Amino acid sequence: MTTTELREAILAHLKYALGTDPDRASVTDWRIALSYAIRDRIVDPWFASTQAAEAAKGKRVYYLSMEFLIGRLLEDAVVNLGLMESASAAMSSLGLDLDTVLSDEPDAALGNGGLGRLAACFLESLATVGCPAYGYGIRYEHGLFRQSFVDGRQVESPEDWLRQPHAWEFERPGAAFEIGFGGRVASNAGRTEWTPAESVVAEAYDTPVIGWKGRWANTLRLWSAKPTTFFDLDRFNRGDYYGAAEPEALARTISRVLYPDDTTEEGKRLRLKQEYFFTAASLNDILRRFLSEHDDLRQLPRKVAIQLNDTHPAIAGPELVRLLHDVHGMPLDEAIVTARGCLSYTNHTLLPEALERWSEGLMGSLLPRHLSLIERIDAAHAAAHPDRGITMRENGEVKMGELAFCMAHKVNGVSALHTELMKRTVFSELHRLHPERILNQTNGVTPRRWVLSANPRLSGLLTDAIGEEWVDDLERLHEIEPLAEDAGFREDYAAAKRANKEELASYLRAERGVSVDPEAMFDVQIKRIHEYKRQHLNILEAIALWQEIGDNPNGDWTPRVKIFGGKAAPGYVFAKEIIHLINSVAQVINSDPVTSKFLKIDYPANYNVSLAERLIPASDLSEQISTAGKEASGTGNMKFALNGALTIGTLDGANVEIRELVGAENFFLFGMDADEVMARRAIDGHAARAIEADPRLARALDAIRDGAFSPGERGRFDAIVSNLSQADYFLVSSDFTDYWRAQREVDVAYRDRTAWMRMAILNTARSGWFSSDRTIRSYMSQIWNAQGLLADAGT
Ligand code: 26Q
Repeated sequence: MTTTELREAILAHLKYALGTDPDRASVTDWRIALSYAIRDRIVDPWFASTQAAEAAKGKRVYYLSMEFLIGRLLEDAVVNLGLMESASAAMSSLGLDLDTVLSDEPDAALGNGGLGRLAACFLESLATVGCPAYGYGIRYEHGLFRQSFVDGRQVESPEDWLRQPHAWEFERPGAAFEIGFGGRVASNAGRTEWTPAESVVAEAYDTPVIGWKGRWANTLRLWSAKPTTFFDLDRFNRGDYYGAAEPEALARTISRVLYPDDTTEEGKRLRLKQEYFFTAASLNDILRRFLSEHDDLRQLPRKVAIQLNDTHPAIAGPELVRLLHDVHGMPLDEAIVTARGCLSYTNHTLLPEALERWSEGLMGSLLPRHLSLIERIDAAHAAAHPDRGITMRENGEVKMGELAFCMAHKVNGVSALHTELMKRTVFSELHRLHPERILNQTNGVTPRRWVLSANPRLSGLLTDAIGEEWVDDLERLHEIEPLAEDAGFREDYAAAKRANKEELASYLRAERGVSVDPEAMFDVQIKRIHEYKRQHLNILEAIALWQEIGDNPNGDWTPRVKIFGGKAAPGYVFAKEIIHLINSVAQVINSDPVTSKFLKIDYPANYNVSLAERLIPASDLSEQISTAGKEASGTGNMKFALNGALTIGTLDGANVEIRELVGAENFFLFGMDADEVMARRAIDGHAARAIEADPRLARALDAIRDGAFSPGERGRFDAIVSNLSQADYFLVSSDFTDYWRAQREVDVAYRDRTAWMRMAILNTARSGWFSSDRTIRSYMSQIWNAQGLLADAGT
């Protein structure tokens, strides 16, 4: 598409779709007009892919996820269609800067963090490799809350991404299913029938997902809850206007808001309704599509692969059995086997508090038929394995991990270490019974978003050096390995990093009034705030460093800017204390005239995908410091390594594999490994011992305790101090000394800029394996038995 064609298309949409003219158009109007013009280019490849998939009559993959953390869509589409240059030229011919227009788009934040972002990377890779697939989820009216800081404390407000016209979705009133809750189960002539007491309508909204070079496109289908009747006319006519609107409001509540919480006990009933709502709608849709092409439901596993993104859609097991058995009359045992042939389950956490359990009381009242089917499935499994010591129900609760495991033909972890720990801990018994079921699929990230579009400077350099093929064949980055020894390439690589840092520095100055020196090391920790991720270990090190610089202000310190980003679940009190501590420490340290040329701390509020795209390319050091054994994989760690940030990290999650690939000499390792963590916890008074052995740690904790960061309010952070001195379950105190040591090694290494750049280049060169294209191909061959159809789309 030429610049002129694109320009004409934009102007036409501005006029005919938005009803405005160039003199009156706002940035948002231009952005939406551009989005429509780009969307027009997606529709043909999208149709071609759908038709190719129908013609092939092969297997389709269905990715069921409560979360899709997509971020902005326009830039992704422009990049994948190869229209970056035309779009930029078209916009400037209209007097606009493309970047300004692109950044006007609100993030689609329909996810909390890693699990949701993984789903978004997978969608993009599924399209890039040409695998016929659908993403299924919920069209939340409000995505993840907006975070702001008031006096250093997190304050949440609702997010409103749908307020502006949404150019990417197509409403499908014709694709709708009624979803029931509650009611009675009755047996009739040998057939069991569930009559729900209430129901809502799930209506589909489709967003096309376009792969690299526009060769293939899939669909993300999100369900929105609508009432079965719009309002109660009788009540309206009686003048009861609120009452009349009630059925609609109640129904819509189901897709109103994304759960921001991986910890609290709140809103259980609504959460279970959301899970069943989108799972049932998706399975109905999948069966409808299957039956439009085939007639024998026993063939289902040959045509349908359903991936459960954690246990959130695990009710898919009993629901599919219900559809096959109750509705379509397949014998129960066969229905269970058939369902299992379609289903597979990804586990993303071993933390006991994050493993879903539903009380049988709640499940029985909302989903009575499913509860009875779970009992049948459990009984069948127990009968097949009489020696097994466990069941999927315990203390009046259904354990969704066990249910998902038993109803899946494959169960995967998300990094090598995590998968080993799954076998050894939560699923040890089930693994013994089904030794073939668990397998590893190490996570990945899409290089289109996380390198090509987030880091155009580095991308240009890579393409100049080795051609463009790396974009969808990321292991080709190995070809730049020899260039680590090339002084000219190192300088170019350093210049790209430097320019990214300058851009971030001006952003921080403009948006936050913070001034940072681009010469300093940018040390970044961005992720959800959680005790196991140990942002408090990072801030403790900052405090100790600040004290040491203060003792010796004329020392030869390596200047650093520590940047934090991330949200805490609104109900997670301790995580919110950590946020408050970081902000309070930042305020004191940043205003210290003696130390501030060596150490600054910044914590921009409302971390999201778009901010990650700014921060990662500008980072020198990536903080991946979770307690070993707790971070299932991490995916931010991969984005940093690809963009040439060196990692300081523990042997946790995918850090282990990153270190193996980039080389131990290009990775700053510290801390206990998972086995040492378990042994350390058994030592009485481990925290007190660690503090006693390290005067720096003791002094940093004393400063917090004495109110150095809470003037006039001693004891403000006692919850944190006493946690770290006593129970310290996540072993912050015990790992501090080694973390400090590694950080000082980082300081020394950063001063040798040649050696540092060599290491950074090797990180980029050796991280190509972390492309989500590799992950998706591996799911296709090892779990889904699905074929790519790139050649068939003919686009
Ligand atoms: C559960 C029940 C009720 C309400 C909420 C939840 C809930 C919501 C979100 C539970 C867990 C999550 C999110 C988990 C998550 O993001 N896990 C991360 O997944 C990444 C992708 O595999 C990994 O890289 C991270 O290590 C893992 O923490």
